[in-house]
Amino acid sequence: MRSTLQWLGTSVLGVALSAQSLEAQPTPTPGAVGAASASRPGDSHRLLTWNLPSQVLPLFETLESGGKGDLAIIGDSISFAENSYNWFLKALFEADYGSGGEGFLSPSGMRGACEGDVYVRCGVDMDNTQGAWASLNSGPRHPRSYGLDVDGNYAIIQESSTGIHGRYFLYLYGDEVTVHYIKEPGAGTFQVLLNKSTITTINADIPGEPEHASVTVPTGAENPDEINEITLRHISGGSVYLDGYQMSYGQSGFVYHRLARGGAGPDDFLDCIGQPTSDFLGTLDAELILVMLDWAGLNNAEPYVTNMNTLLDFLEGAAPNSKFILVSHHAFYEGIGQEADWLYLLARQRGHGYINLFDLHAGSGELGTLGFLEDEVHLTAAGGSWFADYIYGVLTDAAADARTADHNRDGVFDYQDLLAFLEGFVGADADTDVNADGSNDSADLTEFLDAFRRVQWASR
Ligand SMILES: [Ca+2]
Ligand SMILES: [Ca+2]
Ligand SMILES: [Ca+2]
Repeated sequence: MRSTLQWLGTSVLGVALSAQSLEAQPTPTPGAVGAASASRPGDSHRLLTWNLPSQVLPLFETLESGGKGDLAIIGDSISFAENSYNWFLKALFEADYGSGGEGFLSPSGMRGACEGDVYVRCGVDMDNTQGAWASLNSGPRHPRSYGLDVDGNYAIIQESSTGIHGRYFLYLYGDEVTVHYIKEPGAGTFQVLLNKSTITTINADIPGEPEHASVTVPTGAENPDEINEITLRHISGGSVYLDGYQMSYGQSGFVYHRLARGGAGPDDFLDCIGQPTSDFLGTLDAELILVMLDWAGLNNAEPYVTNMNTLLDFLEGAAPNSKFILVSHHAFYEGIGQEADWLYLLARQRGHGYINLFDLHAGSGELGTLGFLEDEVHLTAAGGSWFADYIYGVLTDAAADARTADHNRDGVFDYQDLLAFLEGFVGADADTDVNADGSNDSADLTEFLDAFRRVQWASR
């Protein structure tokens, strides 16, 4: 495990280290909560979820109808680390809906640890020559990343001081690989090769402002487990900025895009705001985006809320077709309980969904007793798996209610659904057999009305 303590702000960790003495509380069962109050003494005002049905509906509608459903996660080290909840979450989606490919990864997230830890899929890897360089996944943002890509993780190919033209060798799954890069003044020319054969030559030098650009390479992969080598080779001119790589397979299934960077709260992600980032998010076109960013060293509400508002303004503009869920962190230190409050209010103000992970446990003491913490902050495999089960539970519960309640399939839950259901029910329409037992009876009516009531309550 790389040194993870540096990934979050030191002032956060200072408090985390003193938060060990909290008394353990019973652990809620994953998936067993709806818009329920937290069980935690003293914070019982806080909801555990809010407004999930409307936010998860497009993703699950796409997946249930056999399309390709995209989930993106904008997060910090807890979303970046080995054993993060998100790798387990990806596996849960894929078990139910199949994989549509490995999705987007930034260069610094490409080197998977394949010995026991749950991380990037084994086989995904990259290698470089002199003249090729990749940013770290945490720490101070490199100046070149400002405004150019969403997570500040990137790579450069250029001519080295000794005259060597940099090359990246990427080992990727998918029948299509999309390389996201930046066109900008002074950038160089590079070649894209598939298994050593040149596919195309690209001049990234343009006048004016930097632009997001991408090149998609059909790999010919005949199954989702086939690895192909993509080489990005600098040819001439200035350096070329490589944002990340997107792996796609087939026409259906779940696709997970990780847009995460260690040590990064919303203040850091504000440095990503720019037209190239906006255009990149537009091309991802994810049905659902989870945002899970903590204080990261800014230990009071004012800058956090201001920064989150600015960041959400940007993200909503860049991804107008996406739904959003704001997720609080697990209770690794007491102070981020306020984060859970503010994310709830932001979700209400903006009509986004909300998942409160903070109030599921009594604090770092309980998380430690359960074996969920690898250090003061990050998750073990047991912790990552538990939180993934929990998140998948609340997402799928909300989706089941949403798909039942939105009877007329227009994306909203209103009296038109009641009318449509009752009309169909009287006519014994097959789509009113909610419990799929082959008959159309009062049990179906009860199930429909219960789901309809729950989706209404979920956003009260
Ligand atoms: Ca990137
Ligand atoms: Ca409807
Ligand atoms: Ca039935």
